[in-house]
Amino acid sequence: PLNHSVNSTNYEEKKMENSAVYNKDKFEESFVRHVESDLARNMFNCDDLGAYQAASNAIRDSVLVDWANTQQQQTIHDGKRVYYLSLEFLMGRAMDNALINLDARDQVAEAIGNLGFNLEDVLEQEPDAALGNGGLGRLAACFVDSMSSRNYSAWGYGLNYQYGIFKQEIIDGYQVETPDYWLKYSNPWEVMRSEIQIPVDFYGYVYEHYDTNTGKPKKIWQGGERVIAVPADFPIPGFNTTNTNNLRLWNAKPTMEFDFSKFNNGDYQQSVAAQQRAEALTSVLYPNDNFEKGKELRLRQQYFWVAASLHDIIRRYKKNHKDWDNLSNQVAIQLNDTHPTLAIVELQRILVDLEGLEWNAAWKIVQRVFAYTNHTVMTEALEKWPVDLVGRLIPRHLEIIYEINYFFLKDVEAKFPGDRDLLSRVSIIEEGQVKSVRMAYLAIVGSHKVNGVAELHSELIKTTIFKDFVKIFGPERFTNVTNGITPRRWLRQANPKLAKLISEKLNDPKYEYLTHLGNLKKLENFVNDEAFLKEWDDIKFDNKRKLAALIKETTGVEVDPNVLFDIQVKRIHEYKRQQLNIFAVIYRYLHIKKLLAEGLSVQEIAEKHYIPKASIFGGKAAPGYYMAKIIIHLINTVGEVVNNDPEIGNLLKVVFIPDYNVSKAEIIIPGSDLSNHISTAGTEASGTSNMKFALNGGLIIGTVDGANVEITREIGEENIFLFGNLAESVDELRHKHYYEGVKIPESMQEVFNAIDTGMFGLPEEFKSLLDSIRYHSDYYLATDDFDLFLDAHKKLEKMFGLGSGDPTHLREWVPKSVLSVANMGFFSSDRCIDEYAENIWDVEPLNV
Ligand code: CR1
Repeated sequence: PLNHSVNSTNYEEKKMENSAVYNKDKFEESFVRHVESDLARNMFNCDDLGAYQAASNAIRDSVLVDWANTQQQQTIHDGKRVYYLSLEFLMGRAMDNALINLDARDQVAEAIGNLGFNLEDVLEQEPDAALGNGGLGRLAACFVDSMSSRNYSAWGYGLNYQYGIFKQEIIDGYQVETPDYWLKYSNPWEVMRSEIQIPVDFYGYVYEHYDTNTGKPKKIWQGGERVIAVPADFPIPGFNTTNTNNLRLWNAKPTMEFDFSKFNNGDYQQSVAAQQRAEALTSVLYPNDNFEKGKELRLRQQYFWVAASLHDIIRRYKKNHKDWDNLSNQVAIQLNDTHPTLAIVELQRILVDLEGLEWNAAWKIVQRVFAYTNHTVMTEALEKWPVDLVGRLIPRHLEIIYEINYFFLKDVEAKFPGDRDLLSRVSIIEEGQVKSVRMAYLAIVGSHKVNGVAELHSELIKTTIFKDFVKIFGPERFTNVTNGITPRRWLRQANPKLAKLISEKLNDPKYEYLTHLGNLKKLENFVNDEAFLKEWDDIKFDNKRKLAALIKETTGVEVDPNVLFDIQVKRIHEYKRQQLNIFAVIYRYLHIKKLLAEGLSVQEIAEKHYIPKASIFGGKAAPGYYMAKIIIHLINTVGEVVNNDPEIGNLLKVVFIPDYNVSKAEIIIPGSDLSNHISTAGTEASGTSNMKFALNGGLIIGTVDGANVEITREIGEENIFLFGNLAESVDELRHKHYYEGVKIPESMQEVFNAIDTGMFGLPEEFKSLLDSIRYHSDYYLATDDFDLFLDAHKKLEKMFGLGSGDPTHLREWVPKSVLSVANMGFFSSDRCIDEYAENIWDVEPLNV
């Protein structure tokens, strides 16, 4: 059996072996069998939900064959494996993606049709796997797709939260959160591995024990509370390959070992409570994006996940290896942000305390194994854990952290003698009111590479937050890997018509460009072909109609697909500056009203002043983020006024699409003419939705920040609308605001006056937002960039013309759209993964 799978490397052959998804009759047979035996129903009372489950199970059968073969071949090959540790994997739906990656969508659509269902309706039944907040979690999801598609041996490790990111409702214009119990129905895409049970200990104490073997004292950690980690595995099929990696998400379960002496009758209730406490560990995802709150349960989640994952990784290593020096030739672990930093400490503990290695030898191995990705420079997002808390929860780990710090500072002192200031600046332990562990510093010290996620960001971390570490370790430890996105989900799945047009134009019926995204460049050949431009624009129009339908369904507002769709969807954050956008919308509204009052008609205004447009917003605010919630409320009250203004017609609509998530993004992004990526320069590490919009032919209005910079370089500055102050001016401007006061531009003052006079509801409701700008030094520089933003709009709207069918539009706008797409090849997450593989992990693809 081993030889069979190892030798049949021909992809086409493999495809046919898994024939259920490639053969309609077999698929229908399998579907019916799943309805009858898994769901215990019959075909006559099978609804769309049942059909989704049966179809998923039938597809899964095929995926599992590839998955088992892949794992077996990787085991036989025994090469280096990559482990991507991320506390968030924002996967979205699995079924459509599996069909696309297996190249089985058409056949399955037909088979499902024959059974009396409609594939699109069936796909709609799947709940999003929303185990992440925003960019960081979605990046991890794109990366696992690319690691499979590029044939790497790579596992993802995370937590299987019972509740994903909350669902957002908008009630009376306010965000209301409700729980996302996404596992209401059994999840056909997860395979529970109940046979694997890994104990993870917490609390307790450390004692010293005289080891008779070595004649040396040895530290022993006696845990006080035990939780069992049980994996749920999610197969990750690659595109155009049978390589199918594993995403392993842990569940916390109570231990079955009772200490009966303690559990007398009276304690029974308590013993049940303790069991429930175990399961609470993996029940909820913390809903903060770019913000850390330092809750004990969060630290417990982190240690639980890290301990279980490392135990698993080491167990796998030990099956074939004894020599610890070889560990870093077999294992690369990538830390997605500092959330898994305790893995560094845990591995050092395993090597020293459990395997008996000498400290320095162990530490060298640890550093070779780990690498760390930083995703933000914002101080409120940098993790710091109080020493007291760490010491209570994982006492031995705190000792090890102190020891790591001791040796590290000793090296620093040797290199820079007498620089006491430097020592206290770089110490892993922050002295102060609350003594705490600086997780980013620990991650840097314990890794051989640290990367940022876009060029500008990677330069910034070297000159700001990690400056001293560049001095200590040299610039070689720091590198850049610009983020990317998977074109399978974000082009082929989200925008099937555009993907098809591209495949035709590139003469690529098998969509090979989806794994060779640089091939898009050939689209440049058609930029003067009017028929092609028209076809391109028709597809955009069709996508806008779909988006208009979503808007109607979720907000009740009707938007005309002919108008400019001006979109900002992302987490709500002051640094992302949705406030700048809504202020500009208010400004536009006030000026349209003025022109109407002067007697101009809607038509005249559209032709001479303000083209018709819809401002479309979406995004969640962290439940405790007061200012972000005010911004959501303002957007909604502005919408309420504008959308109900009888005079204004098509000139302006303002909508807030509730509950922005991956599945909605798949509809919103292809339907955009223009999207906003307008963070204060230097604050957005990369952004990834900017890439998704550009890949779908939407143009960008943006600041010179994050990956906008590289997008501009790739697609050309005439195809993107940049504005605003640069990162290097930010400090100076802030300083000026602080010491000389904030100057509100006239344009913004008009907007503030309108808000203050109650045009959009009670002014008190928005006071702290306006005050943060006018009285509290406008940290995010809204006042400095507002007029530049308005100007950029004016300029770009001329090129948009009156939308689809308008000659200006076809001449000026659509070619920019084509040129953007043609030059987005660089932003495939396949390219990112190849860069990580070559420069950080030192692994090569394994062609299965
Ligand atoms: C950044 O804010 C970036 C993603 C993925 C976010 C965003 O600009 O695209 O990471 N950072 O790299 C983050 O979540 C905790 O930090």
